[in-house]
Amino acid sequence: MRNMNYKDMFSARTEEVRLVVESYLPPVEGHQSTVLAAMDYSVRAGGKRLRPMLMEETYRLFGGQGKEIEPFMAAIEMIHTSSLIHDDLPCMDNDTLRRGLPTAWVKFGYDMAVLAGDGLLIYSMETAAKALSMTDRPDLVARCMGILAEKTGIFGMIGGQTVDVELAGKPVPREKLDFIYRLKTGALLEAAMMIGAVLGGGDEKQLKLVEKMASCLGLAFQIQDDILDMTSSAEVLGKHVHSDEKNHKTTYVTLEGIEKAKQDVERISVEAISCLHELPGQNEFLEALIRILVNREK
Ligand code: GRG
Repeated sequence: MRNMNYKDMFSARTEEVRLVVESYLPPVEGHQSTVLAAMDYSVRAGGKRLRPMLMEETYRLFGGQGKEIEPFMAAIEMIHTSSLIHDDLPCMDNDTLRRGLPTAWVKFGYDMAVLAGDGLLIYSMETAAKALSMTDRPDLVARCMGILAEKTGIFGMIGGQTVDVELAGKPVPREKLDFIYRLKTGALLEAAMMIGAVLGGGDEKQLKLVEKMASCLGLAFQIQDDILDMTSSAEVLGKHVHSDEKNHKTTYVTLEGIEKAKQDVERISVEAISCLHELPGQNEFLEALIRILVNREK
């Protein structure tokens, strides 16, 4: 019953966050309207809105109450969506279904999908910069823009994806797989929660703990993603399953087996929750959210 309530809260929060994110989308007009339409289509396609939700919940954990978090919430979802657009391209995972809809390249063409990913990626920075005029702490906003760029870039998500793509079809030792997961999936979750902490007024020691919590969550989340790719269905996930097998990818499940993968999801998520317990403040929903995400079915 307790769980049911939190699941309902999660759905309600997804809807609230969706409205915030969509309010920052640029209008689809002008000579470049095709690329704007592809960006708009991909963001509005749906999704759990997990990264902006984690950002806002972490902000609240630290007592944040302002509006300057909102441009960052929109920005991180734009970055995440840009990564999904590029991840689905024929040169990467070559997927035709995402969030229950045709992928951006299927709908708008390969060329427009590349540009839509690029467009969203850089529009995210333009969006985050809007927080500068909504705060009396522009120093914190500037720091958050730095975190966002670093965790997205070559020392974050893009770096992880590079190694992932390079090693497709080749044997991957466990420490390289950990590197890939920590960067390609974990880095954006780290950015989300760290930005919430910085804008909420957390200190340096707390920020380190938040980074560790998000890193554990990212790892558990990606292992669960691997499990679902093997065990779920396209109807439930809104994307094709067995994509890793099709792309000859080594995953946590192929390396460790499904039972160990499930146990590790549980163990690593407990680690994330114990980091949360070491932080000041209380946010019961954030703890429930971590549990929901690692036990999710889609
Ligand atoms: C944008 C320049 C540029 C590069 C992108 C392709 C790429 C580099 C990175 C791919 C990173 C990636 C797709 C990692 C997987 C992360 C993951 C588990 C995504 C699924 O996230 P959910 O479940 O999806 O939150 P929804 O649809 O709910 O938002």
